[in-house]
Amino acid sequence: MNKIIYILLAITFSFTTFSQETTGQDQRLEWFKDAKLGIFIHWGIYSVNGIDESWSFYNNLISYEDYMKQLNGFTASNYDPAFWANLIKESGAKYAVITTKHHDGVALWNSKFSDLNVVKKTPAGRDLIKPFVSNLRKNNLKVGLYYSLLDWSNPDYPNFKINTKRYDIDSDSIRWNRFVKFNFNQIEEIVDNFKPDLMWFDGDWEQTAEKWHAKEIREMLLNKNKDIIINSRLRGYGDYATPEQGLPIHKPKSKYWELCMTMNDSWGYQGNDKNYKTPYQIIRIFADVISLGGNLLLDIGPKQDGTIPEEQVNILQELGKWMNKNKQAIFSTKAGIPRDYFSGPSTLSKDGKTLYLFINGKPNGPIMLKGIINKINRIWVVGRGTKLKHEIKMKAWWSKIPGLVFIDIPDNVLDKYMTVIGISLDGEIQLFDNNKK
Ligand code: JFZ
Repeated sequence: MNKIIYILLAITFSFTTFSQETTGQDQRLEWFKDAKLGIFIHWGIYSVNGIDESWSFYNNLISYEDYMKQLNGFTASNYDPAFWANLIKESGAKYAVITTKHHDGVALWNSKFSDLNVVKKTPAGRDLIKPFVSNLRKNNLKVGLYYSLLDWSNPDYPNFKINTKRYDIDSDSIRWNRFVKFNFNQIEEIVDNFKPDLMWFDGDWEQTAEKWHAKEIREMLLNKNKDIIINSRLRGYGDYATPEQGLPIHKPKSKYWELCMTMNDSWGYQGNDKNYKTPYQIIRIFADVISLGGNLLLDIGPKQDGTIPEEQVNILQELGKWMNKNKQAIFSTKAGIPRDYFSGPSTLSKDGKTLYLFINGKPNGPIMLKGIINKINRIWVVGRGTKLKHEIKMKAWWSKIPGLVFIDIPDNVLDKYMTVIGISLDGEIQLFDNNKK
């Protein structure tokens, strides 16, 4: 008898701890889930020559010495963090993530733990993170800090360049532990100085979770700020997933995810890279991302003087106009319906009673929706309010199979990029499944 009570208690206890942990994560990630769009910023000395961030010396496209000469050309002379933050706000994004230190080890803040920082080693001569963070806060935007766990410049870090190692970790644990301590110091330093809402780690692939002390990093961060969010690249100790092969085809299994993406083909500023996605293409990708329940972290790469290339400014502004017009269908929504029901991206209001359809291009006839069991109350063009008519075809009175819904979208209501329509239903959406009895 005692044994049974004990088992029951144990089960109840483990269940409560588990559900508390789950609620905790859901609460911490609530703003993230609703944010939908973030802006990623890769800014560093690589913008001087306009070459690959860190990878250019790692892959021997330039010598390490020549790579580091870029320190002398990094001025930040036209850096306007208020303009940056306003532009990010204007784009419709709810958060930003900035590189505080990339794999090259050059810190953008005044680090006590390494002189390899822009304050001591570049003409910029000042902390570049602090003013940006305070301008994000002024605009009510969440603050994300990118930090590379690996540091190819640090003399205690084992890897230097492709096929060139300084030493082997297992042969010199004292040296490695010195690096681990250094990493903890710098991470603590940026968390104490800038109080980020989100830590975006990178470069975790070079060592195991044990070697990085990933679990302890996570604990340290959560001890300092119980609400902090950690991205996936902490060897399994993060809060959300980063899809590896670009835009997912199917809805990812993880509840929280974020796709990071460049506007052209470079993370940092590379003047020769003109392969920009158009505003339409970016909006089209964004619609897919939110339709599948994720966030888009869209990257910009400012020049060495702090100006943002005009192509990038233009994309953010065009995106912003569209986001603002269609915000009803974007923020505080959840993933939409499977493509079997509508052949395009969609989202649902949180209560599931409103369906938003993102219309591809200019339809050459009424669009079709199928398998919706609910009755439709009304249909309108989001951001415009125009009511739209619909027709129901193929509805047999004796069958429970829902009819086909045809919605005509006149040319004069079409958006320059992507038209969104709202469909209010008589209750929470119910989808018909012909394979289910
Ligand atoms: C990393 C960096 O190496 C790169 O320079 C840039 O900062 C980018 C944002 O992050 O590159 C990666 C690492 C992992 C993946 C993609 C790019 N991944 O898992 O898909």
